[in-house]
Amino acid sequence: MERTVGATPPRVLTIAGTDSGGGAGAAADLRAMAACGVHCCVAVTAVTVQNSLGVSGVHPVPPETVAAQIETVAADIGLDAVKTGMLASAAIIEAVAGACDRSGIGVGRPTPLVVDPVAASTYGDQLLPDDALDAFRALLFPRATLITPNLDEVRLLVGVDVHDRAAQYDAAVLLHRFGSRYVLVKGGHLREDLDSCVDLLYDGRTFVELPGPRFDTGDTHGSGDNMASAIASGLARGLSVPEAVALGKRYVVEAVRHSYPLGAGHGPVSPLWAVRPWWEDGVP
Ligand code: PXL
Repeated sequence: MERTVGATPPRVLTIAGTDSGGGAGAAADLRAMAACGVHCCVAVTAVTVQNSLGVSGVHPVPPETVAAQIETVAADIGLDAVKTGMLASAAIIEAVAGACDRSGIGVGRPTPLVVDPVAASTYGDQLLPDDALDAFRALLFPRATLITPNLDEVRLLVGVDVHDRAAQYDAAVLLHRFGSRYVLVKGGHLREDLDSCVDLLYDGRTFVELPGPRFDTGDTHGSGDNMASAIASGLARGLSVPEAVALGKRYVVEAVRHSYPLGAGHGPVSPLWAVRPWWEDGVP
């Protein structure tokens, strides 16, 4: 049988934990990146035991195994962008920073790096020990093209409780001082905005507000992972950071619009909202 060799899509690596419930972490990143047209490589940092009700176990992968996954993929497959999610410990963050340096990943290097500083699940389960926050600030933020904290992570990282837009601006300035090229302060947890969700992008000089709708749903598990994955996919195809962030916003708005209930707790957003249901065409 003849076949056509497919065109190689842009290559993105996610450095992330697993979610046995399939809504967040590596499972979200894989689907989001596939839906955004890129090939997704996976370096697993931790295995979590969880369902829609919460996280009941976290089992980190040895730091040297995390670094080896990154370096072995970069050396052979090559990478057009990298995204980090749950990193689980200070030692893993240190290993990721070292592997990035040895693989041409990060600001001033060929491959852009998106750092989603995952510290807790949307519902409060801790995914990072407190002593790892320093490692994030000192080792990963200076290497990041973009960091994408939500307001819970902002509070942990710079001690600012953001209750209004002015504080969101202040937090962006404080976070930018840690050395990332861009900061995206996501506004999903800002209750001041009743019908909207405004994210704020800052590059050290210019602020850009990204407004979007707010949906009345508790099924938002994995929303941050999906957004950062879409942004990394945009960067991998050569978009600028503001363009990739606008793409990520559009993508996550639709993912939340199409979220679904699952289990007795919080359901996931839908990374595959754009996939046509080809299986309904019938069996030939
Ligand atoms: O959504 C943040 C996140 C990232 N990675 C893993 C998670 C979660 C949230 O629960 O479980 C593995």
